Amino acid sequence: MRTKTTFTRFIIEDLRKLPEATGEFTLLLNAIVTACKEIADDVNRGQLINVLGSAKTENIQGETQKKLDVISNDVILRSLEWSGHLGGMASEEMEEAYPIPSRYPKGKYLLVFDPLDGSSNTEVNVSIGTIFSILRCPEGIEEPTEEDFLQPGSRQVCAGYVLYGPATNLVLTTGQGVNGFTLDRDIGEFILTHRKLSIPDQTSEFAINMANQRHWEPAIKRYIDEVVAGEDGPRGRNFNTRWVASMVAEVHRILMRGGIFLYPMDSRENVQEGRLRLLYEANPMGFIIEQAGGIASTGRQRLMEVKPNRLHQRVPVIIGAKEEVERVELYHSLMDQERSDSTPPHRQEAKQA
Ligand code: AFP
Repeated sequence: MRTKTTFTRFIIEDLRKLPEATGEFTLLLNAIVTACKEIADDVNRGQLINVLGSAKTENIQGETQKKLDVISNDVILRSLEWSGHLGGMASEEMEEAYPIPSRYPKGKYLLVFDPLDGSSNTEVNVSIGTIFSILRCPEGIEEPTEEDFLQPGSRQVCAGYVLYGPATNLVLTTGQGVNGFTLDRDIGEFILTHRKLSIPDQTSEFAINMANQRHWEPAIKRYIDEVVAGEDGPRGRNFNTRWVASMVAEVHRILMRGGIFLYPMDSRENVQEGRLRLLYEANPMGFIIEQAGGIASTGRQRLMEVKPNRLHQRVPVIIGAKEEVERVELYHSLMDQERSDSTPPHRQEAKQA
């Protein structure tokens, strides 16, 4: 007899191994996954149910929201607020943290999410996704404030995403490797299809938005110039490029067949700290990439060690194949060294003060 491992079975059996597990976390994950199934259905039916196009509102980042951004955000809030597992939620689409309404019980976890990443792709039927990260609510905190969400990625209890593509995939880590599931629409369940995903150390595929080339720092310019030069350049072999403009799809490709993804900081006014959001995008994806054997970096630091200073903080993101990310880090340290060598000593002292 063929036995399919459903997501619910997988997570119950996985957490049974932990003596301290109470079952609360399993119920929380199930509620998140149910919300994502609802979003998957809306994304899938798109134009047929009139959910595509602009909502004509702006989020805190000043980006025009799509109808599906607003709907997905609402689905997650409604599906989770009553559950009793959360102390609060924070979303890329909301300016402030969302408190659990007083009529519902509170729980010991915090949920941080990007309800629909890559939503600029909704009208063109290209893959998009929901990204989520679960943190512990600090001990003794009943009404978490923004401060309580500002935990480095290394403190995540769980991170995952759901990719709404030709198939709907759920990818998840609780710190013991990365597993992938595919939605079986006939029975409405996610089925375990990708056990213990791992990223090869080497790759010949890179993803970066080349249109921003003129704004990059020298370290990124050097790395990209070298891979673009292919077998005629210092790398001595050809590389290929992909850019979907949907981080979930890029990370999924890296988990399936390897690669490196870069969204570095650059000199544009709103990208000087990076473009992607630390809490909603970089940390959860960083956790998944590391758990699959890759590296997640800012170029200068391990991504998951960045101490957030505000909810909507942005950060440079360089993630994927170990050998390539290490090379980008090396180019950053050489560039920084060169800069400090060429800084006159009196300015170096001022910098250190
Ligand atoms: P949206 O959710 O606003 O479409 O942004 C997607 C995203 O945060 C990430 O998923 C992409 O990798 C990146 O932005 C695309 O950025 P560019 O628009 O600069 O290509």
